[in-house]
Amino acid sequence: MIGENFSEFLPLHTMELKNDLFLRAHRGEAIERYPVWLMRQAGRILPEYRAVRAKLSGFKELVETPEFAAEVTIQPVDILDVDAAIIFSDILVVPEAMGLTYQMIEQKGPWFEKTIRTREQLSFLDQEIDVQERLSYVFEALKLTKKELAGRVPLIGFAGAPWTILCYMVEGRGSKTFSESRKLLYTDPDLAHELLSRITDVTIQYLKAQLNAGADALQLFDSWAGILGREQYTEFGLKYISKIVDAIPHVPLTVFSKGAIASLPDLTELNCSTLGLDWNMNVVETRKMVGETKTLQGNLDPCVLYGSQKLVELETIKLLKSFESQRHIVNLGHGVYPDIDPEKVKVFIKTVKNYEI
Ligand code: 1CP
Repeated sequence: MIGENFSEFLPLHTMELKNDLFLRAHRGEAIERYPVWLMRQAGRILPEYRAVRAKLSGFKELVETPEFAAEVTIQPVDILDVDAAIIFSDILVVPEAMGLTYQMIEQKGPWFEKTIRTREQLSFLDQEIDVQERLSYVFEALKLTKKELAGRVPLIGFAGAPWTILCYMVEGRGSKTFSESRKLLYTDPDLAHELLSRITDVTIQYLKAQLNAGADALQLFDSWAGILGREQYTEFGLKYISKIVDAIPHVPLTVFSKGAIASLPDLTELNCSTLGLDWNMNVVETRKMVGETKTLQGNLDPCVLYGSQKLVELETIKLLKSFESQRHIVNLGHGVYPDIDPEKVKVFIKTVKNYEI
């Protein structure tokens, strides 16, 4: 009797999970099958997502309204039967909280009015910001999602890694080359380090606050890691990722450094539970590097999902067979593309769930 009422007063994140496979895989504990989820699972592949989105003024209203963000976060759990939910938000909320507001332009992507390319432009950034207050909508969305999930699956919080966030703050938009950002590393490396340090400080506070709001695990997205060579990535990427993971020890945390193949040996040294692999990274070779010290997440080529159902099944089984350890979380090698048929995604998920390990 006490139990029933008492549970209401427990902090949200101590609520028992009915399916904790994803967290066990992070920790390297025994699992009865591999857990599976998809990067960008909450989004445009689902008609149900597009229906919610159509009611609103735009992407930002969805991100900033906790009730809607929670609804689309839970959709893939209901519809696709994934083993984890990822909070619906964007990595760009961090530069915005620091003082650079962005617009999400339909069919085009993000656009920032102000960019940081000179020391003087650092004055565009607010210092000593109250992360709890500026990003309160994310924390509210996490609390609400956690409550509505009622322990069905773990909830993932996330942030962009400092290098990728710098790219958007310098460039002001997406880019094929991010040459303004790479230029800065040669013309004013001190400014780059100053900016990376400020992003790192805010990101540490942001991730800790996401844990307090109910996130069970975290992921750092370094989407543009691959445009730097090994030495530059050590200096401008990994140095700051290390600071973040060292500040948040003992939490299931995935570092996904897309394209950073040359840096894989360095990534294995990070103090995090899990490495995300893109589809060009070799699972067997990476396993040799990490041994049993880390969980690997990934890495089916997202384009496999354009193939027939049979092909999706065969390629997924091929990936599963390449695993020489239980320390795996199955995912794509990058986010699911918006024009993928959800039925193919279901085949991928079912194949993983039916596979005996
Ligand atoms: O209205 C829409 O549907 C716009 C598309 C969209 C979506 C669904 C954007 C714009 N962001 C999101 C949500 C989002 N973004 C999530 C939700 C949770 C989930 O995974 O289901 C996540 C984790 C992100 C992270 C994100 N945003 C990354 C890192 C991951 C990656 O894909 O490499 C990046 C680089 C962004 C920036 C961003 N946001 C949106 C766009 C179009 C872009 C890329 C811009 C560019 O090309 O540079």
